[in-house]
This record gives sequence, C-alpha cells and structure tokens, in this order.
Amino acid sequence: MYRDQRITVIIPCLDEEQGIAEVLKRLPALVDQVIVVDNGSTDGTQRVARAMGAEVVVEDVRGYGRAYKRGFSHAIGDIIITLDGDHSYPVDALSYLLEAFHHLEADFLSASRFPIQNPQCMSWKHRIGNLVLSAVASLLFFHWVRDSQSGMWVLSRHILPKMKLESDGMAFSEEIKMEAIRNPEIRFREIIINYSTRVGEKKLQPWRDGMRNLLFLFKKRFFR
Ligand SMILES: Nc1nc2c(ncn2[C@@H]2O[C@H](COP(=O)(O)OP(=O)(O)OP(=O)(O)O)[C@@H](O)[C@H]2O)c(=O)[nH]1
Ligand SMILES: [Mg+2]
Repeated sequence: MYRDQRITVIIPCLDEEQGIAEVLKRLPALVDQVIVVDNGSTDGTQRVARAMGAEVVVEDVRGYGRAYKRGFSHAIGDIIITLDGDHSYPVDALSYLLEAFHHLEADFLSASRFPIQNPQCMSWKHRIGNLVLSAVASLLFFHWVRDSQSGMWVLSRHILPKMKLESDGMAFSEEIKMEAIRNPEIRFREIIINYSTRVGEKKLQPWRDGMRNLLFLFKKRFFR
C-alpha cells in the first residue's frame, strides 16, 4: 500500500529465470500484488517466480504487448508499476517513483533511461535507435518524449479503459505512452531513472524491432 492505494507490479518475462530472481528479491514491502506474465518461457522463469511469491499468469501467444494486456486484466491495484524481468530497471527506485507520481499529479509516469547515467549499459546502436524513435514520436504527437521505449511506467489502473491498446509486440511500449499523451484526460509525465545492463540473454532484435516500432508510430498517428 502507498497512501491508501494498492500497488500492483507487472513483469513480462520470456526466459528470464536469472533476472526475475534479482527483481523479485528487491521488491519493496509496499507492493501488494506481483504479476509475472510468462510468454512461453522454456527455462525456470515460472518456477522461480512462483517460489518467490509472484502470481504467474501464462500468455501463450508471444509478444511483449500481448503479455502486458494479459497482465493488466489480472491487476487489482489502484496503481500499476511495470518493469522488465531482466533486472535492467531500478527496482530500488519504486518508492521514489511513487512519490514522484504523487507529487507530479501524474496518471501515467514514464521512467526515462535518458540521459544515460552508465554509458556501458547501452550500445551506441541502441542509443541512436532510441533517440530516433523518441524524436519521431515527439514530432508526430507534438509532445516532447525523452524515452518512447522505456519499459518502466507507473500508472493509475483507472486510465486503462481510456486507452486503445492494439500492439501485441514491442511497439506496445510506445503505443501506451502515445495513448496517454494524446488523451487530454490523462496527465503524462516523465522522470529520469538509472538504467543498468540486463541479466540473461537478449531477445530484442534491434533492426527488426526498431523498424517495426518506427512504422507503428506513423500508423498510430495517421490511421488510428
Ligand atoms: N522480446 C520479447 N520480450 C518479451 C516477450 N514477452 C515478454 N518479454 C519480456 O519483456 C521484457 C522486455 O524485453 P527485453 O528483451 O528486455 O527488451 P529490451 O529491454 O528492449 O532489450 P534489452 O536491451 O535486451 O534488455 C523482458 O522482461 C522480456 O523477458 C516476448 O514475447 N518477446
Ligand atoms: Mg530489457
């Protein structure tokens, strides 16, 4: 609980048995519900998550967006916090993010990885790709966004029905932010966090996912 509000943490996972253990053991006591959405992992993700007290929700269809939509339908918290299962986002910063969420009077607070605090945690290729995607998102949606691809957000559960969330893939991350930004009833804010190197194997395919996400921004802006 935080200021009388129940807190749900949602973590999408695809083969993250090492990372998820690191994330779960650091979650603060203020978290009321922890949902790990497993996307057909073949390692011990489910076993580790259950053993550490998380609620495991299985989503058979692959995809980052798919995992989130399934996770949201199981959330009971008034406030939802999301992060990756690879221990790249700062679990220790949860109470700081909740304080900021409250003080900034946000409905959707996105944790920006930029400016990067530790240059070793992201390659130049990824940094440039992220910069291009955030610049295009900012121009298309007339709103400055530092990190359109961040996977760590704090949001009020009651805003979810106000958003049209269609992407099943990695573009879900930018889609949810653009839906928040273009809805006048939703207050979108960003805050800088400290990002670190992921634990476990990479799943992102930078060229493929980057191009898909770029195309998705145009589709979202002009056709949806
Ligand atoms: N790629 C991918 N990730 C998924 C899927 N389902 C859940 N995930 C999880 O979504 C989170 C984000 O994916 P990552 O592969 O870390 O993507 P990223 O953070 O952009 O890339 P990295 O720099 O490699 O960490 C991780 O916790 C994944 O395990 C899926 O179907 N595909
Ligand atoms: Mg990651």
